[in-house]
Amino acid sequence: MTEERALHSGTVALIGRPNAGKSTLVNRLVGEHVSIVTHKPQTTRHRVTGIVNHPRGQVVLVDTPGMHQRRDHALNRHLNRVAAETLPGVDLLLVLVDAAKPTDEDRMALRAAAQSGRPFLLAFNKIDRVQKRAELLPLAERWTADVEPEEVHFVSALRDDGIEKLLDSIVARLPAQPPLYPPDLFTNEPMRFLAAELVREQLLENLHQEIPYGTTVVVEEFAEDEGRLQIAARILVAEKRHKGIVIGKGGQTLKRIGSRARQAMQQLFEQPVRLDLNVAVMERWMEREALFGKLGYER
Ligand SMILES: Nc1nc2c(ncn2[C@@H]2O[C@H](COP(=O)(O)OP(=O)(O)OP(=O)(O)O)[C@@H](O)[C@H]2O)c(=O)[nH]1
Ligand SMILES: [Mg+2]
Repeated sequence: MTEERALHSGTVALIGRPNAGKSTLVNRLVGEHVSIVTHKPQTTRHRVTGIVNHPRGQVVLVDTPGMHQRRDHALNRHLNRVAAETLPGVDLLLVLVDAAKPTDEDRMALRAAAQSGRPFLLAFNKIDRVQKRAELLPLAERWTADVEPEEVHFVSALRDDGIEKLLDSIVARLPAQPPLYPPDLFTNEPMRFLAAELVREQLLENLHQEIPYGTTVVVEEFAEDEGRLQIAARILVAEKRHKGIVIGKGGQTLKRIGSRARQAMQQLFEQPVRLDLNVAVMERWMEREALFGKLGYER
């Protein structure tokens, strides 16, 4: 009974500019590839929940889209809104700043946390890329001159540096209450959503320039048959000329995307997967807010 009382559990939103490493950190803490990661900014487009079960409690992490200053189309405005709307509903915020290259957009995320009225931790990520470690403390001092985080951490999500200490500090700051989810869950996201995301991850990895930003993925079939998953997904492109590029010469690009996404699904779902992909055009869908709900963007 006393042990039960000592548990701390709650929700923690990760916010920060695009590419700061939020999803990498979520995956590192959860120990599963629950949120997609690419080298391109603006990878995450939805709130994604990852659950960390810790001896002293449970952390429900909410990954968010990177906060950015681009307001060029409805989808970009929507992404900022998704991040901002997450703040009031959580127990704690974790602001992630790219220590190797802090920018105005990092400041924007930090300000949003300070203005939210929620307690927040500040973590400088990517310290593996900072040559002069002695510059980290002065950097933290400059960044906290007019905001008051509960604590400042220096981590590398990629290299697993400082992560355990960060997690301990998060758990200690959550309300004393039993876990919110059963301890064997690492996410409460539907498998269909995770499958669509893993295809989108490969679109970002395998396509260049603006093309992947105009794509989205809709899962059309998700069935289990004798322990095997049968998944069919449609890739929507924003312009006619993009369709051929996604398919590639002799279907090579689409084949590569499908094969890598399928492997990632098999690893995450721990089941054999058959994946069928097709490509269709939905002109300028990112500018047409009325379509977002149908495309899964009102989560
Ligand atoms: N060197 C280094 N790279 C990192 C670290 N953490 C993340 N990255 C890399 O940074 C890039 C972006 O990582 P993401 O986790 O997708 O970043 P994000 O903040 O979720 O980005 P958005 O979803 O676009 O907002 C990827 O190439 C990661 O491998 C780190 O600690 N060190
Ligand atoms: Mg992300």
